[in-house]
Formats: sequence, C-alpha cells, structure tokens
Amino acid sequence: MFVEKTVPLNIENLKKEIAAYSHQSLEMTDSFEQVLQFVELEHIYGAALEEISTKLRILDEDFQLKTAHNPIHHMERRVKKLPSLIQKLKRKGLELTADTAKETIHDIAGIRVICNYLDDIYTVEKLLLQQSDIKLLKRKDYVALPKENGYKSLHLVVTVPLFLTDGVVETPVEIQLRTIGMDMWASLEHKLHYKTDKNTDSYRHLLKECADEIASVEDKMQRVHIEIQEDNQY
Ligand code: 0O2
Repeated sequence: MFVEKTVPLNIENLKKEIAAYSHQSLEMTDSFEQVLQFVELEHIYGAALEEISTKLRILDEDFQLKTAHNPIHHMERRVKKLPSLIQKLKRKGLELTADTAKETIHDIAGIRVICNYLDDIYTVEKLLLQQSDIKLLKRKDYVALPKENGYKSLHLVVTVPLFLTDGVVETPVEIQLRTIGMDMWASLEHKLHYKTDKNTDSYRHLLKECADEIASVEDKMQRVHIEIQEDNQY
C-alpha cells in the first residue's frame, strides 16, 4: 500500500515562492494574482466534487442495500484544467479572470456518472435532486432527445453548499449521467473531433448507426435485468 504525500497548498506561501522565483517584490503583478485566484478556484471546485461524489456513492450503496441493485457502475471526475478553462473563456469572448470563470462557466467541476441501465439514470437524478441542499441550475436531457449525431446523456448543473472557513459557498457542479453503452459511444465520437483527415463524414454515419444499435441492445438487457429482479422477489 502507498500513502501518497502531496504538499498542501497555501496562498501566502505560493505568493512568496513566485516572488522568489521571479525576483519580484511581494507586490504581485496582476497576472500573478490571477494565477493565484485560479489556484484557489481549483481547491473550491475540487471540494465540491468531493461533496457530490460522496452523496452519489452513499445513494448507490443505500440503493444496493435496499434493492440488491447498484444503479451506478462507476464515476469519473475532474476539475477543468487551467488551459482548457482559459480556452473556453476565450471561445465565449469573455474576460480571462477567475471571477468571470466562476460567474459564467458551469463545468469547472465535472462528474460523469456511468449507470448500469437507462432507468438508473433517472433514478440517480431523482434521488440526488430530492436532497434539500442540492439546487438544480440547468438540465438538458439528451437521452430523451438525443443530439443529431446520436449523442445521449442527461446533463445536470447543480449547486452544492461548501462550508469553508469564511462561510458557505454554493458551488456549481456539472453532472453527466449516461449508460455504459452511451459512454463507450461518446468516448469514440469524442475522438472524431481530433481526427482531421479524410473520412470523418462516413464515420459519422456509422456512429449514428452504432448509437441506435447500442440503444436497442441496452434496452433488451434492461428488460432481462428487470425480469431477474422481479423473479428474485418471490
Ligand atoms: P469537455 O472537454 O468534455 O468538457 P457549455 O458548452 O458547457 O458552455 P452547453 O452548450 O450547455 O454548455 O453544453 P452541453 O450541451 O451541456 O454539453 C457540454 C458537454 O457535454 C461537453 O463538454 C461534452 O463533454 C459533452 N457533449 C456534448 N455534446 C457532445 C457530443 O456530441 N459528443 C460528445 N462526445 N460529447 C458531447 P465540452 O465543454 O464540449 O468538452
């Protein structure tokens, strides 16, 4: 077993280190101050991800305890890296500051919840949204209404309260809920965006077919699962 050791972050120490490295006084230039604010952002959104992950894990375990089924297969989470956050602010023509990022970008903290079956997506949504400290900011149901290319997922943006040393901060987290099949499809389709050579159009057609076939297979598997669950109740 490994105990991972990381150096704890501290804003005042960071300021001193940057000043020492750059041979500048502790009076920081604007850009250094901005970097520090982005570092602080990473801490806050990381904490929000911890809170949401814990809630989802507890719900999954409780559901298993009571129904002998885990709705969640696994979860992936990330705080948006600084370069891709800056890229998004630029793309939207916004000011490149941590404050603007906080006000306008809702997916700084993102968690992907991969569910076992389609119905599990809505079960997890319902269980999470009924918690009194969770507030729904935005909902896009690409499962009920898939994108033209075949993309399916349920996107939620919720806020979760963080109890920090200087008060409570309601922090947004983007949650993408999808099945294993939808996730496999989205990962492959995502790669197409990085493909610049010839045949991307023919792949698009093929991918749309795959999306339909995956949906059909997952539907059949869910029906088998429901029948087995019902049999086990007797
Ligand atoms: P990344 O690198 O995955 O984070 P936004 O674009 O966030 O300002 P909007 O327009 O409401 O807001 O976005 P939407 O429709 O909710 O989709 C946001 C995210 O969903 C994307 O994030 C992707 O992760 C995923 N997504 C949406 N459409 C597709 C699609 O067609 N294919 C795949 N593979 N993923 C999709 P980002 O920020 O684009 O990128």
